[in-house]
Amino acid sequence: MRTDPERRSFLKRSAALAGTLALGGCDRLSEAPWFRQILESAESATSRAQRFLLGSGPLAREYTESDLSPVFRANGSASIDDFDYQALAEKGFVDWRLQVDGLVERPQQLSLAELRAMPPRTQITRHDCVEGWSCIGKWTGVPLAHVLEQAGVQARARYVVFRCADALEPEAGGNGQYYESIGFEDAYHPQTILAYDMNGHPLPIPHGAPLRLRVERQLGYKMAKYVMRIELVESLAGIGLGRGGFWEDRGYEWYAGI
Ligand SMILES: Nc1nc2c(c(=O)[nH]1)N[C@H]1C(S)=C(S)[C@@H](COP(=O)(O)O)O[C@H]1N2
Ligand SMILES: [Mo]
Repeated sequence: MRTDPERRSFLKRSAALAGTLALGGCDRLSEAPWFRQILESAESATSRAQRFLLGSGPLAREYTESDLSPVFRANGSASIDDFDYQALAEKGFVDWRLQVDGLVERPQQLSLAELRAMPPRTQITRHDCVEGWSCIGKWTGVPLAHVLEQAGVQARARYVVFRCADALEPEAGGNGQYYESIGFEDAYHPQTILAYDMNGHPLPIPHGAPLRLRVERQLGYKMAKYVMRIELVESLAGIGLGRGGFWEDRGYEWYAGI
């Protein structure tokens, strides 16, 4: 595996990419340990990560500390009735585990401490809600790419599904559980992170504690809060009402590009 031509040309292209990023002022990415780790892992030669890292498209605009919104609005669920969730919250989420399963080689059960020990990324971005408001916030978390590589995505997987702890209007069809899904172009995008800090503090409950998704090139409803489980799937059929997300099941677009 280590010496096959595909891998050699991948490494060559990776080196070229790292060079290009450095020239373009994106040296933070090319120097980031998680990025190097993906480039260097033997497994990446056959994983889809390479394709997306080499062509994951433009970055969303990043802002500075002085641009931070004085108040970041909370939207959708801002607290959770679920008894199990409340029990986890009362103990500071020490017993919470992020489950990563479905079409992966190595299913994971990750604690917050384990996620915090992974190479972090911080970004200040603008959150745009479909309802017409925007807020700028600072997010720190682990790149989703890192978690996916650790789990080893199987070739059949086409979507990354995020299962949340909250349910809204359960009477409107399905079980009302909030969920979302993205494709691999966004899953491996460098700004797609699982955020555990907001504005330099642990993610508050109204904003999705202990972990929420940031997918910076899409609208707010894609950014699943209260993420409990990440499932890799081949098809979205059979999940919720089958359209890829809670709001998608109620008519919103699956790809909510800004
Ligand atoms: N689990 C869950 N995630 C969610 C929602 C929700 O109700 N539940 N609302 C979505 C919508 S519409 C928006 S705009 C953002 C709001 O994030 P905020 O509360 O941090 O502003 O979360 C998104 N993710
Ligand atoms: Mo939203």
